[in-house]
Amino acid sequence: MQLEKYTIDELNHQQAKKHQWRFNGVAADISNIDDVLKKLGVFNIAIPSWALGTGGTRFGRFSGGGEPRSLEEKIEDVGLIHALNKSSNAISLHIPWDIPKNAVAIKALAAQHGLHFDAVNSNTFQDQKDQKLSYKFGSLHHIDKAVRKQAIEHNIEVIKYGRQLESKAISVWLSDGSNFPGQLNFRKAFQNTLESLEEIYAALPDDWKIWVEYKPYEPNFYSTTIGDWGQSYLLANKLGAKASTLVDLGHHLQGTNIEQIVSLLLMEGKLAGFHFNDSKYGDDDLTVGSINPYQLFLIFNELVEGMDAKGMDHATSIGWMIDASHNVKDPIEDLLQSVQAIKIAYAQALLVDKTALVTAQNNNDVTLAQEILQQAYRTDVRPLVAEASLRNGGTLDPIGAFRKLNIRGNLIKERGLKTVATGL
Ligand code: LRH
Ligand code: MN
Ligand code: MN
Repeated sequence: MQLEKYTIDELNHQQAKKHQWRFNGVAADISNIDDVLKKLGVFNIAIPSWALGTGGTRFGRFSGGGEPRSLEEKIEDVGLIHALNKSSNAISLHIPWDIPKNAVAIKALAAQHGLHFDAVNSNTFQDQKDQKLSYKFGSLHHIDKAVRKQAIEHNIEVIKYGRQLESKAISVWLSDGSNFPGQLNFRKAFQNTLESLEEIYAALPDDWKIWVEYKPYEPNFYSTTIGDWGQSYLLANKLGAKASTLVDLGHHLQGTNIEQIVSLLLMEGKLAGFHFNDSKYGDDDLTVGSINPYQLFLIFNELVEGMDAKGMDHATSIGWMIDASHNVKDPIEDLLQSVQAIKIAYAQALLVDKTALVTAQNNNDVTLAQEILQQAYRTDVRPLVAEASLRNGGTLDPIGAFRKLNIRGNLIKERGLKTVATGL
């Protein structure tokens, strides 16, 4: 299904008065309102192809109806999300979960929805049907060169698919690690990983990047070969200028100061981008901003400050992506919520009074520094996000619109009640 511009305008029209009143209230206090709206208007977050179906855990999966049954239908879903919020103009593919068999047609379909392809993700954490060698004991770090070679070739094939779609980056996450002390020689595992990544790096087109994602545990519970940002950064540094570190918000031990990691990676020119999600315990892959929105704001505060210091364009300098999953929610609603949460945190960060903050920091005025951050964080910026969406031709209230237009109901009619999308 495709949304008509008329339908969106009609819905916005019904809410116009209330919105205008709210918007005027916040905007009056913001001196750089035009700049904020402009930045919000060009800010997009890519949607992962694996998040459009209902997620599951190892204990079960409860599929919703009308899930996309093919890559084409996933693109259609991202197209719907983008039509509603005008902030999701890209899709990130996971291969082989979503192989673009006819890349020309897939690219054309995406373009029809105003979408392009963000980073492609390789998968050497599962064995596929007909796969020769197993990844049970790892892939790029494996003690057996033949397994490493197979995994390297897979990554090179993923780059090939990405080239056909005009992606510009490959994102590599390895589950490689060990479950018990003694299982692995850490140095050898790291060295093997580096050598394997070097071969993949050598296959990168000139204008491509490789993003190295880290994660402390799961599925391995004793060690992970790329377990933290230090290990990823080490690899990225050794590989070269096209390699950098990808931060998945769920891939940290509890209490980790993620904003500080982000700040230093950015300073070093090694921040690849994000997999946004939220978590309470581990890699929970919950809706962005659902558990710790203040942390999200603090991350964006570092991003805005750090990018401005380096003259980087906020919207295009790094990769902005969601990596979430939903066991009990409608996936499209969940993704809409995630994008809104990201835009809210970004808008709040744009409101921080930087000059005053620097003065407070230079005076060691701790109280004032905290006040300045919280002043921005406690501003209700939702009307700003809504206004930016409106100006781009999106809806004032994406989830409200999704429900009012009965989009899921229509998808169920089209696709059926019992559908299972590929993915997590
Ligand atoms: C690993 C991960 C990684 C994978 C995705 C499916 O936990 O975050 O990014 O590619 O989940
Ligand atoms: Mn991830
Ligand atoms: Mn993860």
